Amino acid sequence: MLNVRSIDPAAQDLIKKAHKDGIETVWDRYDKQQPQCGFGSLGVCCRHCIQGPCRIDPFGQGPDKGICGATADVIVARNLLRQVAAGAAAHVDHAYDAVEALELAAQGKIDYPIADAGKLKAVASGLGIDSEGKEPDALALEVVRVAYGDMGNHHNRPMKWVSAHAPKQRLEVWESLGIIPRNPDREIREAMHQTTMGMDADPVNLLLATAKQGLVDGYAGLKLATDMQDILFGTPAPVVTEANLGVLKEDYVNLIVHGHVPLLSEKIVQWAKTLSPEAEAVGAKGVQVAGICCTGNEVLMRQGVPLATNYLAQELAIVTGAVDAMVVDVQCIMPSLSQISSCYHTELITTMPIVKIPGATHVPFALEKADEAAQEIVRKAIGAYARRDPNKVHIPDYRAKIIAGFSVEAIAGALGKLDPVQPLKPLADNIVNGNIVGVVATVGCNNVKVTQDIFHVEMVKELLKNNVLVVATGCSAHALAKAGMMNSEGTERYAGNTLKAVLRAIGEAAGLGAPLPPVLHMGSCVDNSRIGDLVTALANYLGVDSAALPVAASAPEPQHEKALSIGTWAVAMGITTHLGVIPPVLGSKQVTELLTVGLTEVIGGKFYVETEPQKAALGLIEDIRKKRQALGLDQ
Ligand code: MSK
Repeated sequence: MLNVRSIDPAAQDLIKKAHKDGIETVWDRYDKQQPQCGFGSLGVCCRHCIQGPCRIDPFGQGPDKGICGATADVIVARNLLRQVAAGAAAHVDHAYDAVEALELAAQGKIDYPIADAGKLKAVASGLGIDSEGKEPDALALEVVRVAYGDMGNHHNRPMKWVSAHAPKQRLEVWESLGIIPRNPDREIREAMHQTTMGMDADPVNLLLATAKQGLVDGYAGLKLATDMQDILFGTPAPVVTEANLGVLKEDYVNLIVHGHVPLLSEKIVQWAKTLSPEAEAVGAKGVQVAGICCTGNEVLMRQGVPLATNYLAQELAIVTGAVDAMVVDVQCIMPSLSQISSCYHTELITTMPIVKIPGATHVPFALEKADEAAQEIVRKAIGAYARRDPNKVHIPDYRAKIIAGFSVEAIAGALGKLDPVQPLKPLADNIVNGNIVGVVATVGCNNVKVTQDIFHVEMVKELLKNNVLVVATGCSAHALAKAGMMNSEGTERYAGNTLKAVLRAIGEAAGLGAPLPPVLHMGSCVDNSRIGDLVTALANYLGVDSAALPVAASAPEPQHEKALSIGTWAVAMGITTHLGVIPPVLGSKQVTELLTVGLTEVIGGKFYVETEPQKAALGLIEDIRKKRQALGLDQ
């Protein structure tokens, strides 16, 4: 029973320890929730007004309408729109923080030097800003002005971040559907308005509004956040490190960064090095920083910080008894961390005004005082090290070597060794000739309903075997990293023959002396924008709509509203998007049909739900082959 919780041996080990230590984990709480509410699972429960809650009887023997007359179709569509709007809101809020940081940095008001003037110029040029003769700070302020212009746009013009970055053919499709966002805050507000009592009762109109929220997420959330963060902290380049809880070290102060935003964690990485002598003074060999979820991915991509683990095992990190401090920022943070920390010596530290957890220590983070906050946090970790109980320590000895840092720029850099003039040509040529059958992006979370990591790993094995190149972000990237799919050995072991030959050739040309990994780690959840950029660049290079490309996406174990909003954006890009966990929509036949079939006619993409990994892989390959056929490419 214990071992079906996860395929990750470190997690399996620690689940046993958790039981021995009397710790309740996410899996125990999931068991206590059984059976989960059928109405909620189908999406047919409405709590939008306080005449309710109303529930529709899915068996057709009870009520078929809510008190106001809303049908199952309306309730399901409204609920979905709210979920996707919430996911988009999380990313837009993240992006807004990053814009503010760039503004203050450019004004010299905070100690965050602009790390990547080249990226700044590239972003400026994409927005039509001339950078000739301008100092980075001045140019950054012009870029910031455009971002704020989008955030505060009160005209009916499309957001510039959308019109500047989306594939041309897509813009035409979205315009014809009337779904190009004007201003992210306005669109999110409108979605809340549209779904409140007595508003939109047309499921089709509600789903088009949902697609618009996908675009809000894709451009005002993901793309904007990545652009700002790359300018501030640098565009990722290949780094080599390790993944899994075995990266924690018994004789070091272990400090885990968890959440999504790199604004504080970048400082923590820096101060962990600087304050290492203080750790030595208390008997440790130094400070080991490791990452969970997407803050982990951010500092991995730019600083080579090792990955500790992904979403579902966050509690187990503390169960090692070796984590001296865990610092959290926003999103995907289980409140249970506080209770579990109290059973060990771990200092749980919250930092954001909108994420406080009773029992945790709150060290307020403000950009102006980031260095002070980072120092305080590192010192708290060093202080906690002295309180560590060696009898409670168990670090499972599992870690896999990983090569990460594959921004689009880094991929182009590696390919450019084969064709410096047209770096995308080697990739495009190998897709066209069928050596690479297609590209699948695996993204998103773990979900307690699925054995941890199994869907990511088993599905990707099948894809690689069939010569499909995989790019990954988020907790999917963590899962594939832990499973040894992000190193050169992974290529030899998992890639089909033609894919292997391509990865060997690129690896040799790039001077790795070994093949490129078969799964390219492209970053955090917001870095799904990098995948969007790659798709857009490929579409432009081949002169086709992104909907026509032999490319698909998958969230094998999605849990968060953000996974739904990212998936919706991918569908709006015309991409078939697989979900390995059924979202709460089955209560409406009409909505389910529109999401999985009907949308394709108008938008090109669709959701594809399959809960068995091999079948999902084969389904995606079939979809890719159909697209190849339509393009007249070799099969
Ligand atoms: S952290 S949103 S569990 S990917 Fe980005 Fe992982 Fe999903 Fe959170």
